[in-house]
Amino acid sequence: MSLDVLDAQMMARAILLARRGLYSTDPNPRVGCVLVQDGEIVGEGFHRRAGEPHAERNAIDAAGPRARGATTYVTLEPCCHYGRTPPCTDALLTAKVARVVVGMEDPNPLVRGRGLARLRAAGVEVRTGVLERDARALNPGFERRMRGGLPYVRCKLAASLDGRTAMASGESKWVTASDARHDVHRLRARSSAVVTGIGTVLVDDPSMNVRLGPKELPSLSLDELPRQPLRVVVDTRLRMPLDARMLQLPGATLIATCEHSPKPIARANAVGAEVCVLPPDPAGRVDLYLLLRYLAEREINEVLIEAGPTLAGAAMASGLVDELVLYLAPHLMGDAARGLFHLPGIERMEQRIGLVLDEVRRVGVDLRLRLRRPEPWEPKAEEQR
Ligand code: AOF
Ligand code: ZN
Repeated sequence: MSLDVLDAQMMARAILLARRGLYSTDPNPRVGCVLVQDGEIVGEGFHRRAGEPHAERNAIDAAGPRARGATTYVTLEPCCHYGRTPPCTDALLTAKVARVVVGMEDPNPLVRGRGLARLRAAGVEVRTGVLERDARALNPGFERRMRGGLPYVRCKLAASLDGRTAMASGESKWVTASDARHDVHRLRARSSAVVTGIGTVLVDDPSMNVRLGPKELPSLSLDELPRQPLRVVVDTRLRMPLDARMLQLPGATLIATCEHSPKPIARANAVGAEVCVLPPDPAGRVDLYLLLRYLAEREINEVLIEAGPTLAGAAMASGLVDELVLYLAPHLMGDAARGLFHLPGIERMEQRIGLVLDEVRRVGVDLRLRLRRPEPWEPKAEEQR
């Protein structure tokens, strides 16, 4: 077997291991590591939870003396700083591994290439960028936050085939079937925060929590699951009902508002909600960009927006949404029913919000589309033809 093929195979194994931390490493990245000696795996590990050992440490411990002279496959560049745990570069050098293959550079400014430089300086052979696309897909939020000071934002919506989310009366239970709704819980479970609008809270009184048990979350790190994402309510005028269901549930709720009078803030605090006062955007609503910056400062990596047409429309129009996850149910609700996005001002074709389709998949009886914003350099669809 050629070295390239072996490297790709072992990195694929490391990526699978990293995925076991999908629901638990937050705010740390998901990282997997495999140690290989003469084509044979002698130790493997993954990062389970912030504060606990990194993937490399776990793999070295599993390999014991067989780590000596081994090739290390790790999805993220080994760290070279003292965080909650000591540097992995030191652990690898002490274990005397011969070669290190990584999927991607660690975007953390404390590392960013220095881990690899340190290994090279110590005489270790280093190869980078193996299955880089897949390695990066493990941690879109961690990378975005470390490089851009913003979280990675997904917007999730469920609609009928004709793009309707609720009847004119507001009735919306259920648009999609149970498999798709389970899938949404997995999206929530991997997110650091779930964002909704006050309109949805007033109408639906949603729980916004993860209601999946260990069996439904394919992860090894189950003892504390589900970890509840931070619930965020965008509530410009602080209308949050003090008896809202989400306030009774385990996990924290944050209200993002432009209202700064002390009394309503104190009332919200008294029922356990945190309140974050932000300046309004030009339209007089909570400035979503500033909210996302604030969330990134709180080490929020992945944000899931689950909102009605007002907030979903504002988010899409702001250009701050990285990924749209759209579940479509195979039924028609008719044009009197409510649509997905409130997008005032779009009147001409050239004003459309264009998206790139990344994935189409059937989830139970429904359809799931994953779309993303076109990269800035990407020509418009018309120009490509
Ligand atoms: C690795 N392997 O498995 C992880 C890494 O506070 P600490 O000690 O947990 O360090 C967190 C930082 O270490 C994190 O921001 C990232 O740069 C790196 N995470 N590095 O080599 C791992 N989880
Ligand atoms: Zn480390």
